[in-house]
Amino acid sequence: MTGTAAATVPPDETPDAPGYPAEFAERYRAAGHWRGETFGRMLRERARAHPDRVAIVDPAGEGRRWTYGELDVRADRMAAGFLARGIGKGDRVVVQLPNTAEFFEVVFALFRIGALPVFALPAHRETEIRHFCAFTEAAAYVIADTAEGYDYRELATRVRAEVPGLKHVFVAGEPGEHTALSAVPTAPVPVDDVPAPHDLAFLQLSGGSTGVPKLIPRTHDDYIYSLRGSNEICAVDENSVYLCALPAAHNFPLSSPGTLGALYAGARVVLAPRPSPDVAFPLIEREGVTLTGLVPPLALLWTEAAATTPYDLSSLRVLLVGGAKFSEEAARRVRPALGCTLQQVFGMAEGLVNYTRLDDPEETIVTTQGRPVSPDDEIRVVDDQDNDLPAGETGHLLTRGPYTIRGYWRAPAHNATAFTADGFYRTGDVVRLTETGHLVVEGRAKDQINRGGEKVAAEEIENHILAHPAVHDAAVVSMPDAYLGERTCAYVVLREDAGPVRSVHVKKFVRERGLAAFKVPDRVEFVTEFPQTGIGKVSKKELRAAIAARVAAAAAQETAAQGTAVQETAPHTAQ
Ligand code: AMP
Ligand code: DBH
Repeated sequence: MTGTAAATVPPDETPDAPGYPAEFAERYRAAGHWRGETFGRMLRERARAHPDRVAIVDPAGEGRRWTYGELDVRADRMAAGFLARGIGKGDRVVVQLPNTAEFFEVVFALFRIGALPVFALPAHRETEIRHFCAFTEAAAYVIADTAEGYDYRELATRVRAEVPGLKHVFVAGEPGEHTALSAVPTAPVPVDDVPAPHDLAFLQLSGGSTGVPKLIPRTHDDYIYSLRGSNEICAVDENSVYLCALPAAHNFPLSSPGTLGALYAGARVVLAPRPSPDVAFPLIEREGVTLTGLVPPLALLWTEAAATTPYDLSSLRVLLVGGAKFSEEAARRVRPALGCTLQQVFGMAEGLVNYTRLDDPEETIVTTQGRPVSPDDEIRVVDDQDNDLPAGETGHLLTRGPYTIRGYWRAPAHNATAFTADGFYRTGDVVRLTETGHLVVEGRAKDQINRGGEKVAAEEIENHILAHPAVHDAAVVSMPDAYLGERTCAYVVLREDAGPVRSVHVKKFVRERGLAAFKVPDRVEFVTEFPQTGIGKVSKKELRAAIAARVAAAAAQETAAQGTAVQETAPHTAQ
């Protein structure tokens, strides 16, 4: 690498995404955050240091245990195969794989040749995948044959028909009309144009608040720093065993500290095909899992299931919970139920990650969402006009730092509003800072519904509903839910000439548009007009309040009815 290359981040020749200004890049290097590492070299070094340690445990089928040495060789062979098929540096490859060992083989192969994985989730369907493939001009799309009863090969056939530029579909398992992933690897070849540490490593997905999901460009250096920082905070070392229970491609299980953090530390990654206690608990016992990460609804499920499980969970030292706000009440139950330390994590694929520390007082652990990973994470809490608020007041969270992006990929218009002029990312989260520097998430200003960690952009769903011929207008808002925290409610105004339309029709219509199931509205309310704000915009605040009141009233009614039922059926137990 030349001296000038280091000083010109972002390289002017990569206009796809605004990079870090040179002065910041220099500062992050000088501070020792960016150490010039890449994922390709990281795996090579670990494989040389301890080739026989187990890296990946994939219990599916007959069960596979890949050592670091084996993963390294497999990544090399797969990398050579990709190169032989014309996939190379800078090319995008949409990766949609379940929690299987192939995910790591493919992703490390792509890292090695500088091709960029685009991390789709197994829940994504035709509309999302078509967009990822078309928008990124992807060279290839990697899938499993089937998972959880869904045939991804059919999805790929449809996407290919619509995105002619997509040259390859590689299938882990039975390929059908596509190419078997197992046919790709060849003898390793030297890679002549290896990625530099400041090059992009992959494109992560944003939960978003706009019509289409935005892509998040992360570099090797910045992401590896977030792994190193996370490992230190979560006490991940070579003796750790990380259970990946959430979908592997999601930023939380990937990096907080996640599978990549574990691999960085030379630890062991255990893949759970599903996050339910009946699948995860036996794996915890068998593999001696020491830490894992869950979204709040699953954490609730686990704490309940732990009370009666026959499995020994005593190896578990840390449970990370994040992705959505974990209620204080639920947080208090973690340690007694699971016998481990709770670590709240408030993160975003755009960068900033906050953790409660393992040695924080229990009150801090259960009442806050943690503090930033890095001393160089800059945090601002501002009012609607971007004025800094006095310490302790609640406002919009803005952030800038050594692993937070400066802009989305190929989205200059959106970047102009999603970032301040001096490069702070507008998280859309409403927070308060405690005296100890911990953040408490108080709400959200972005137009998004957080369905137990699964993010739904209101505008995206509104656009789909608006495509229904009987629909005049649509507004999607959150409604409170005891299990997921929030669910989606679509308010719909029908056209005057519309025939009878029921809520099932709207749901079915959205589902058939080929969207991830978690984006289908949970509830549809028909109204004749929307309440308006002072300047005539749809008042989502009022819509949210209205549906919240209805949900609360229904819950109260149910409780009252249950009370009567208990009295009727069990008169002797009542007082
Ligand atoms: P994404 O942009 O899809 O990566 O999602 C990141 C967003 O998830 C954050 O901006 C928050 O809105 C939300 N989030 C993540 N972790 C937490 C948490 N622990 N508490 C509350 N919200 C969270
Ligand atoms: O929700 C998220 O995106 C998230 C949550 C926890 C995340 O990206 C992370 C930790 O890194």
